[in-house]
Amino acid sequence: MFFQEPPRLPNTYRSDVVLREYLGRLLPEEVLAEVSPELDRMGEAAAGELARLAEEAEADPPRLVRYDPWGRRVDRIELRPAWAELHAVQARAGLCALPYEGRHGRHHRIVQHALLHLYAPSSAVYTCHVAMTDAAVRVLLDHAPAELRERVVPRLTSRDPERAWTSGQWMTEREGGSDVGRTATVARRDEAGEWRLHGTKWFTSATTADCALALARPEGAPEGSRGLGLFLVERVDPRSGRTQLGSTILVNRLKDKLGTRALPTAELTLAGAAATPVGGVEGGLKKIAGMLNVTRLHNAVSAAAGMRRGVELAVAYARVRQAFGRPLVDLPLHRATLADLAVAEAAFALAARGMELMGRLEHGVAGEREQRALRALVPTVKLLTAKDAVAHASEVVEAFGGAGYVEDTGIPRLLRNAQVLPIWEGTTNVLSLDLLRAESREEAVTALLEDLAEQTAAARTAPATGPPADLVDRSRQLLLESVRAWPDADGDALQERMHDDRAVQVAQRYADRWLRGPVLVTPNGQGPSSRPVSAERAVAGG
Ligand code: MFK
Repeated sequence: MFFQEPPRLPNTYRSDVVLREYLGRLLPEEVLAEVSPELDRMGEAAAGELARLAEEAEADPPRLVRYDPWGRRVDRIELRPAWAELHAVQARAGLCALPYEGRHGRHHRIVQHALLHLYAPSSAVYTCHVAMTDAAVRVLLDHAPAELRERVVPRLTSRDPERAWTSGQWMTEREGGSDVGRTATVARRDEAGEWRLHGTKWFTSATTADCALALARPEGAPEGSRGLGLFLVERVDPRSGRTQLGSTILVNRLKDKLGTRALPTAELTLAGAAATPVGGVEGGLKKIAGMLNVTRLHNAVSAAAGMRRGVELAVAYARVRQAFGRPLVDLPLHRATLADLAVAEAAFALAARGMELMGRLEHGVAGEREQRALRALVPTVKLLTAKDAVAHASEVVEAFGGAGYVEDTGIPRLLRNAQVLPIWEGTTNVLSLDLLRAESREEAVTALLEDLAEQTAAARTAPATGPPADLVDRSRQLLLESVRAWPDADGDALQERMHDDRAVQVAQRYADRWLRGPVLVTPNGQGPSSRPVSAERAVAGG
């Protein structure tokens, strides 16, 4: 009787040539030597223990217990032990701590990215906690008064799982997720002069977090986004020492989501929740924008990591699945499909450049142009990788045939969990508009294209990479022409143009083909090669 062998994941660090080549290029030898054992351990865990924990957490989603047996309102969200273990793994690895410990100098984000890249696809989206916690630290360090910073930041950056706090982000309301200026939650002082929040938050992810950054409008402040303040809400009120859940923070219900099912996402009523202003009660939106820039990069890291996992699984399956007398990997059309999936490498490269620039900025070594380039790179990398991740996951599902459509193989989860990526932290259209604003206010897109020119200059002179670099350069020129035409159009016409812009689409296709270069599956199916794709193939394909 025939039974199909399941695909087996190898140590995901050892098998990821792209990651290892990248780290070899960007990290000084001593840093790489220091972090390699940790990466190796994470790669081993991601293929085994972590993947098992993630499966367990996904199979048994969170439950809301609203009352205790005696009728008291408690609003407790119950989670599986696997979720706590996923927390412990990320805390010990320092996924939120690394950027702030000063251990690897300006390379801290590169090391963090590498660990996240391995952790994310086996985390059941615990990465949502990680993203928001990292981003909250960034905002508190940039804006909070010393008392708040010194009390909360050490908890958020602790490597001790028992001590380590996580943070959420409470922004979206019934009135809108994108149009944050419509926020209806009000901040009001109580008799003791302390701030309290009153309103409803419609999507709060990682609701079990120890604290959250929340937008609210101080009473009497103007309408629109400029009247908003940013507040830190702690689950345990630091003044009374009592939990706010079930009294001043009510959990109305858990969201029944398409994916990210292990992750508690809830609707909340804030009924006078005690809150601390983060650096005054003005300019809240501008402060939370700093948070969005970090979480959007995390989103891209997770998108690229999920795509890499998809490639790995599809290739592993193609090696053990026989059809028409051969393993799938030896069937030319299927192999070409697998090679298409190597667009995961382009996603990784984009996310990596974002993390690298963020690290340089935080370390105070990013030049003025790099800072503007990063402002445009964040929405660009978020929107491109998120959109690609969904199409990519769909192709992976198909590469498994019927098995890809069956829940207990775990493959459908890839697609369900990918679909949140283009929605969470700004949709593709919202990010496109953000790009327009970033260009008109600080010529950020122009700076990004200059950065790209510099990146490709060296490649253009080398025989192997010259022709594809020429293609990238040609598409960069097209983009530049397109961007130069932007200020001539009015708002609505510009939005339509953005959608139809052929130049942008052509540029994307060329860059995409070039970046697909290293083909992951060699003809004999033995492993990865670093063969750059030929210019002829790129042109023919485009
Ligand atoms: C894994 C989880 C799964 C759970 C399921 C989740 C389901 C999804 C739930 C959701 O609802 S997700 C939706 C989350 N929402 C967003 O991501 C917000 C999208 N909207 C935006 O990004 C808007 O661009 C933004 C609210 C940030 C600003 O829009 P506005 O109100 O028109 O303000 P404006 O004038 O553009 O910006 C205000 C200030 O912030 C300006 O500075 P100035 O006051 O000095 O002029 C901007 O320059 C600055 N700013 C805005 N974006 C910035 C920024 N600064 C730096 N970086 C940025 N990205």
